[in-house]
Amino acid sequence: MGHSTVEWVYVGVVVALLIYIGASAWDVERFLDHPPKDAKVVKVTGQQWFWTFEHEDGKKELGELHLVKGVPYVFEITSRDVNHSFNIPDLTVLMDAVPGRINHMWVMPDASGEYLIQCREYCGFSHYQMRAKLFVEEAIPVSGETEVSNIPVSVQEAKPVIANN
Ligand SMILES: [Cu+2]
Repeated sequence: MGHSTVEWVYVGVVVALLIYIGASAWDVERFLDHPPKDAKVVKVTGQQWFWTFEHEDGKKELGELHLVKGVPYVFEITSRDVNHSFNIPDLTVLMDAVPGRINHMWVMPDASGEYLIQCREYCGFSHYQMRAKLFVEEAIPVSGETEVSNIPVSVQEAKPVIANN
C-alpha cells in the first residue's frame, strides 16, 4: 500500500467513528426529549430554601418525594423566587429551576430506595440546607387488572404526605 492509500483508510476510519458517535449522541438526545406517553407529571417547585412537589392527583409533598419504581415521571420544574437547580445525583437528574419558566426532565426510577435531592445552584444563605428526600417505592403487587394508581386509599394515606388539595 502506498502512502496515500494508508491516509485514505485512516480518514475513512475517523469519519466513520465521528458518524457513529454523532448518531449515538443524537439517539440519546431524542430519547431524553421524548418521555413515554404514560408518564406521570410531578410539578417541582424550588424556593428559598426548600422543594415542594405536586402530583397529578393534587397530592402535595414538602421536602419529600415519593415515586414508584418502574413508573416514568415527567418533572415540571420551576422556582418561586431565585434560580435554583433541581438535582438528584443518583438518578442523573439536573435541571435549572427558574422563576417564570417551566423546565422539563423525565426519569423512570429502576431501583427502590432512598435518594438525595438537592439544590445545585447557589441560591442564598441556606442554600446548603436546600435538600429533600426521594423515596422510590416498590409497586404494590396487586392481582388482576388493578393498576398502581388504584392502590387502596388506606395505603395512600399511610404515606407521609404533608398537605392535600
Ligand atoms: Cu436553591
